[in-house]
Amino acid sequence: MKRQITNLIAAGTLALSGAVAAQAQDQGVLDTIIERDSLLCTGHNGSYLGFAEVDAQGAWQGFDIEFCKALATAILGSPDKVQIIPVSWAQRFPAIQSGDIDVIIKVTGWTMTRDTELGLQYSRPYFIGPFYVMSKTELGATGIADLEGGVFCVNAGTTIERVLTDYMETKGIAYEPLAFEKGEELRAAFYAGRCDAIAGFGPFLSATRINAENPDDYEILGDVLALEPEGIVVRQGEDDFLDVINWMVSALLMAEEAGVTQANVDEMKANPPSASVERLLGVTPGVGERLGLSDDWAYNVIKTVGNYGEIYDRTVGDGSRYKLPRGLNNLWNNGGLLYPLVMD
Ligand SMILES: N[C@@H](CCC(=O)N[C@@H](CS)C(=O)NCC(=O)O)C(=O)O
Repeated sequence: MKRQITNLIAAGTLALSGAVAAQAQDQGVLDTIIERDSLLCTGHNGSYLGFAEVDAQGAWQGFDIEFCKALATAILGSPDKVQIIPVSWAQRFPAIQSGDIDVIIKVTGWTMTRDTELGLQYSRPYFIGPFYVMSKTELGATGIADLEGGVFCVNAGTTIERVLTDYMETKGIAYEPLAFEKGEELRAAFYAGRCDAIAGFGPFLSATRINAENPDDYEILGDVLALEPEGIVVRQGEDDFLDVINWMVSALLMAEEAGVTQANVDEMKANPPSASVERLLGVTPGVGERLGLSDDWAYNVIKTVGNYGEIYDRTVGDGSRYKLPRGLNNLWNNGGLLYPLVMD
């Protein structure tokens, strides 16, 4: 509807009040993406293992990159229509505010400050990120308190700095923080023995451990510093775009719940087992129109990247070298916290 208004303004057929015109102007990102025929999505300033990393052929791979491809496919019909823009953790916010990128898909914690003070809007969480501490095995620590007085390396420009400060203050544990801008620098400092421990995002710690010369030299302690819901971020007011993102995340989860996979999606489309799968795969006419998309948008996404579980397994789970357990990022009926919205 809002895009129709924009079109009418362009045709000069409707005199709009200033307020409506301003609203129409704010709604432009979906149109911009369609006109440009390309989605500008976040990468990383280096390799963020499992989530956004550059492979030997120079191509971006990872969990977040797959979500960028899924979004480009939902809107533009092809995963090739995404441009990955490398940004650091800290740069992701100015980059979206200035319009250098259309969307942040970079395991971005949903915090009140970011949500209310940066002119941004979050999707429903698409990943649940726990923060842990990894220490040198030789220190023999069984919990974080055993590392009292130690040097804790952290990544600058991320939520971990606040998470660690909060945890240590609450527990009354003294420590010395040492912050690094890039993950590579942080890892190198840790391997070189400059820190007693790293505090960080669980998947990052697992990847750092696996990449060490001798992984047994390091251990991830059981204490959870904090649990963080990670969302996809757009500029404030981009409601139509956010609708597409929320329903895309939901479609990936719904497909997994209903057993729709990259391999069987054609068969499922030909013989849908339920009315909800008919709607998911666009067999029911008109379902895509509500989002301003083609009816087969979710079919295209699943055909291209698979369902949520398939993306997870391929990039960070059992099918990858990181072997991260599904844990909380499993579906609700498999012991996790994820669930689809209702596509009625
Ligand atoms: N959820 C965090 C981002 C995730 C995160 O904190 N990752 C950092 C902290 S451990 C990391 O893995 N850095 C390593 C790297 O950049 O390669 C946020 O929104 O700020």
